[in-house]
Amino acid sequence: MSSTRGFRGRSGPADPRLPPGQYDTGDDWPVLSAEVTPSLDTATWTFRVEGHVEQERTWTWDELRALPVDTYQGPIHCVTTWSKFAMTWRGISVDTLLAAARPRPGATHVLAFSHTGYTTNLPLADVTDGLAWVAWEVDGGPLPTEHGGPARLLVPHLYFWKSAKWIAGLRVLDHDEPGFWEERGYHDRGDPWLEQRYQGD
Ligand SMILES: Nc1nc2c(c(=O)[nH]1)N[C@H]1C(S)=C(S)[C@@H](COP(=O)(O)O)O[C@H]1N2
Ligand SMILES: [Mo]
Repeated sequence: MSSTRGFRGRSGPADPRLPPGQYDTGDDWPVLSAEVTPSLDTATWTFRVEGHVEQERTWTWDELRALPVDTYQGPIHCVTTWSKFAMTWRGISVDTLLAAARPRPGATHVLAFSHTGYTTNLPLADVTDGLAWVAWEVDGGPLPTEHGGPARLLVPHLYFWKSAKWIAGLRVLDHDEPGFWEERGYHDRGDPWLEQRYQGD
Protein backbone atom coordinates (compact mmCIF):
# COMPACT_ATOMS: atom_id res chain seq x y z
CA MET A 1 0.00 0.00 0.00
CA SER A 2 3.03 2.28 0.02
CA SER A 3 2.00 3.73 -3.35
CA THR A 4 -1.14 5.23 -1.80
CA ARG A 5 0.48 6.61 1.33
CA GLY A 6 0.24 10.21 0.19
CA PHE A 7 -3.33 9.88 -1.03
CA ARG A 8 -5.97 11.77 0.88
CA GLY A 9 -9.27 10.65 -0.56
CA ARG A 10 -12.73 10.77 0.92
CA SER A 11 -12.27 7.36 2.55
CA GLY A 12 -8.54 7.78 3.13
CA PRO A 13 -6.85 8.76 6.34
CA ALA A 14 -7.62 12.25 7.54
CA ASP A 15 -5.08 14.91 6.57
CA PRO A 16 -3.40 15.78 9.89
CA ARG A 17 -3.26 19.44 8.80
CA LEU A 18 -7.09 19.53 8.74
CA PRO A 19 -8.90 20.43 11.95
CA PRO A 20 -11.82 18.08 12.76
CA GLY A 21 -14.78 18.33 10.37
CA GLN A 22 -12.87 20.39 7.77
CA TYR A 23 -12.06 19.65 4.10
CA ASP A 24 -9.40 21.11 1.80
CA THR A 25 -10.93 23.60 -0.64
CA GLY A 26 -7.83 23.42 -2.85
CA ASP A 27 -7.52 26.32 -5.27
CA ASP A 28 -11.06 27.53 -4.56
CA TRP A 29 -11.61 30.38 -2.14
CA PRO A 30 -15.30 30.81 -1.32
CA VAL A 31 -16.60 34.33 -0.63
CA LEU A 32 -18.78 34.66 2.48
CA SER A 33 -20.16 38.09 3.32
CA ALA A 34 -23.14 39.19 5.36
CA GLU A 35 -22.99 42.63 3.72
CA VAL A 36 -22.92 43.97 0.19
CA THR A 37 -19.25 44.31 -0.86
CA PRO A 38 -18.36 47.97 -0.26
CA SER A 39 -16.03 49.99 -2.43
CA LEU A 40 -13.62 51.71 -0.09
CA ASP A 41 -11.32 54.46 -1.33
CA THR A 42 -7.79 54.27 0.08
CA ALA A 43 -7.63 58.09 -0.19
CA THR A 44 -10.15 58.35 2.67
CA TRP A 45 -9.69 54.92 4.31
CA THR A 46 -8.61 54.86 7.97
CA PHE A 47 -7.73 52.28 10.57
CA ARG A 48 -8.28 53.09 14.23
CA VAL A 49 -7.37 51.67 17.65
CA GLU A 50 -9.68 53.05 20.33
CA GLY A 51 -11.27 52.29 23.68
CA HIS A 52 -9.37 51.08 26.72
CA VAL A 53 -5.97 52.46 25.59
CA GLU A 54 -3.61 55.20 26.74
CA GLN A 55 -3.70 56.90 23.34
CA GLU A 56 -6.38 56.36 20.68
CA ARG A 57 -4.73 56.21 17.26
CA THR A 58 -5.91 56.61 13.68
CA TRP A 59 -3.82 55.72 10.62
CA THR A 60 -4.47 56.72 7.04
CA TRP A 61 -3.79 54.17 4.30
CA ASP A 62 -0.37 55.68 3.58
CA GLU A 63 0.53 55.83 7.27
CA LEU A 64 -0.45 52.20 7.77
CA ARG A 65 1.52 51.13 4.70
CA ALA A 66 4.61 52.87 6.11
CA LEU A 67 4.67 50.54 9.16
CA PRO A 68 6.93 47.46 9.17
CA VAL A 69 5.47 44.68 7.04
CA ASP A 70 5.01 41.17 8.34
CA THR A 71 4.19 37.88 6.58
CA TYR A 72 1.87 34.99 7.51
CA GLN A 73 2.24 31.72 5.66
CA GLY A 74 -0.20 28.93 6.42
CA PRO A 75 -3.82 27.84 6.38
CA ILE A 76 -7.19 29.47 7.06
CA HIS A 77 -10.26 27.60 8.35
CA CYS A 78 -13.89 28.60 7.75
CA VAL A 79 -16.66 27.42 10.08
CA THR A 80 -18.64 26.29 6.99
CA THR A 81 -16.00 23.46 6.89
CA TRP A 82 -13.54 24.52 4.19
CA SER A 83 -9.88 25.05 4.94
CA LYS A 84 -7.37 26.57 2.56
CA PHE A 85 -3.68 25.71 2.83
CA ALA A 86 -0.37 27.34 2.00
CA MET A 87 -1.55 30.92 1.74
CA THR A 88 0.88 33.82 1.92
CA TRP A 89 -0.42 37.03 3.47
CA ARG A 90 1.31 40.34 4.07
CA GLY A 91 0.27 43.12 6.41
CA ILE A 92 0.94 44.81 9.72
CA SER A 93 1.13 42.79 12.91
CA VAL A 94 -1.63 43.77 15.35
CA ASP A 95 1.18 43.90 17.95
CA THR A 96 2.60 46.93 16.13
CA LEU A 97 -0.78 48.70 16.07
CA LEU A 98 -1.61 47.98 19.72
CA ALA A 99 1.88 49.03 20.83
CA ALA A 100 1.21 52.49 19.37
CA ALA A 101 -2.05 52.85 21.33
CA ARG A 102 -0.88 51.09 24.52
CA PRO A 103 -3.79 49.09 26.01
CA ARG A 104 -4.51 50.20 29.57
CA PRO A 105 -4.22 47.85 32.57
CA GLY A 106 -7.37 45.75 32.68
CA ALA A 107 -7.73 45.44 28.88
CA THR A 108 -8.89 41.89 28.12
CA HIS A 109 -10.62 41.83 24.71
CA VAL A 110 -10.95 43.64 21.42
CA LEU A 111 -14.00 44.19 19.27
CA ALA A 112 -12.90 44.36 15.63
CA PHE A 113 -15.16 46.61 13.57
CA SER A 114 -15.46 47.00 9.82
CA HIS A 115 -16.26 49.96 7.60
CA THR A 116 -19.52 48.11 6.81
CA GLY A 117 -20.62 47.71 10.44
CA TYR A 118 -19.56 44.05 10.84
CA THR A 119 -18.06 43.28 14.24
CA THR A 120 -16.34 40.32 15.90
CA ASN A 121 -14.87 39.91 19.39
CA LEU A 122 -11.52 38.43 20.33
CA PRO A 123 -9.56 37.97 23.56
CA LEU A 124 -6.51 40.24 23.54
CA ALA A 125 -4.38 37.09 23.84
CA ASP A 126 -5.68 35.92 20.41
CA VAL A 127 -4.53 39.06 18.57
CA THR A 128 -1.14 39.60 20.25
CA ASP A 129 2.23 37.81 20.20
CA GLY A 130 2.26 37.42 16.43
CA LEU A 131 -1.19 35.83 16.03
CA ALA A 132 -3.04 38.53 14.04
CA TRP A 133 -2.50 41.02 11.20
CA VAL A 134 -4.18 43.79 9.30
CA ALA A 135 -3.50 42.34 5.85
CA TRP A 136 -3.76 43.86 2.36
CA GLU A 137 -1.86 41.38 0.20
CA VAL A 138 -2.55 37.72 -0.44
CA ASP A 139 -0.59 35.24 -2.57
CA GLY A 140 1.38 38.00 -4.24
CA GLY A 141 -1.44 40.36 -5.16
CA PRO A 142 -3.66 42.99 -3.57
CA LEU A 143 -6.44 41.58 -1.39
CA PRO A 144 -9.50 41.35 -3.67
CA THR A 145 -12.40 43.59 -2.63
CA GLU A 146 -14.78 40.65 -2.12
CA HIS A 147 -12.22 39.11 0.27
CA GLY A 148 -12.06 42.29 2.36
CA GLY A 149 -9.80 44.65 0.40
CA PRO A 150 -8.25 47.07 0.75
CA ALA A 151 -7.45 45.45 4.13
CA ARG A 152 -8.91 42.90 6.50
CA LEU A 153 -8.14 41.48 9.89
CA LEU A 154 -6.34 38.11 9.66
CA VAL A 155 -6.54 35.78 12.69
CA PRO A 156 -5.75 32.46 11.03
CA HIS A 157 -5.57 30.27 14.15
CA LEU A 158 -9.31 30.89 14.74
CA TYR A 159 -12.29 30.24 12.43
CA PHE A 160 -12.28 32.76 9.64
CA TRP A 161 -15.36 34.71 10.76
CA LYS A 162 -12.99 36.33 13.30
CA SER A 163 -11.01 37.76 10.35
CA ALA A 164 -13.18 40.84 9.75
CA LYS A 165 -13.18 41.97 6.13
CA TRP A 166 -12.98 45.72 5.32
CA ILE A 167 -11.47 46.29 8.77
CA ALA A 168 -11.88 49.79 10.19
CA GLY A 169 -10.40 49.31 13.63
CA LEU A 170 -10.05 47.57 16.96
CA ARG A 171 -11.90 48.71 20.08
CA VAL A 172 -9.92 47.62 23.14
CA LEU A 173 -12.25 46.55 25.97
CA ASP A 174 -11.98 45.62 29.64
CA HIS A 175 -14.73 43.01 29.12
CA ASP A 176 -16.03 40.66 26.41
CA GLU A 177 -18.72 41.84 24.03
CA PRO A 178 -20.20 39.58 21.30
CA GLY A 179 -19.90 40.63 17.66
CA PHE A 180 -22.17 40.10 14.66
CA TRP A 181 -22.01 36.29 14.37
CA GLU A 182 -21.41 35.71 18.07
CA GLU A 183 -24.77 37.41 18.76
CA ARG A 184 -26.30 34.98 16.25
CA GLY A 185 -25.07 31.80 17.93
CA TYR A 186 -21.48 31.40 16.82
CA HIS A 187 -18.94 30.46 19.47
CA ASP A 188 -17.29 33.23 21.46
CA ARG A 189 -13.72 32.11 20.68
CA GLY A 190 -13.86 29.85 17.60
CA ASP A 191 -10.83 27.54 17.87
CA PRO A 192 -11.03 25.15 14.87
CA TRP A 193 -8.92 22.47 16.60
CA LEU A 194 -11.49 22.37 19.42
CA GLU A 195 -14.38 22.62 16.91
CA GLN A 196 -15.76 25.67 18.70
CA ARG A 197 -18.34 26.42 16.00
CA TYR A 198 -21.42 27.40 17.99
CA GLN A 199 -22.21 28.61 21.50
CA GLY A 200 -21.95 25.62 23.79
CA ASP A 201 -19.40 23.70 21.65
N1 LIG B 1 -17.02 42.36 7.18
C1 LIG B 1 -17.17 41.04 7.16
N2 LIG B 1 -16.15 40.25 7.48
C2 LIG B 1 -16.31 38.92 7.46
C3 LIG B 1 -17.54 38.32 7.13
C4 LIG B 1 -18.61 39.17 6.80
O1 LIG B 1 -19.72 38.73 6.51
N3 LIG B 1 -18.39 40.52 6.82
N4 LIG B 1 -17.68 36.96 7.15
C5 LIG B 1 -16.73 36.20 7.94
C6 LIG B 1 -16.79 34.82 7.62
S1 LIG B 1 -18.07 33.92 8.26
C7 LIG B 1 -15.84 34.21 6.87
S2 LIG B 1 -15.79 32.54 6.64
C8 LIG B 1 -14.80 34.99 6.19
C9 LIG B 1 -14.93 34.78 4.72
O2 LIG B 1 -13.88 35.45 4.08
P1 LIG B 1 -13.75 35.28 2.51
O3 LIG B 1 -15.04 35.76 1.89
O4 LIG B 1 -12.56 36.08 2.14
O5 LIG B 1 -13.55 33.81 2.27
O6 LIG B 1 -14.89 36.38 6.43
C10 LIG B 1 -15.30 36.72 7.72
N5 LIG B 1 -15.25 38.14 7.81
MO1 LIG C 1 -17.38 31.63 7.91
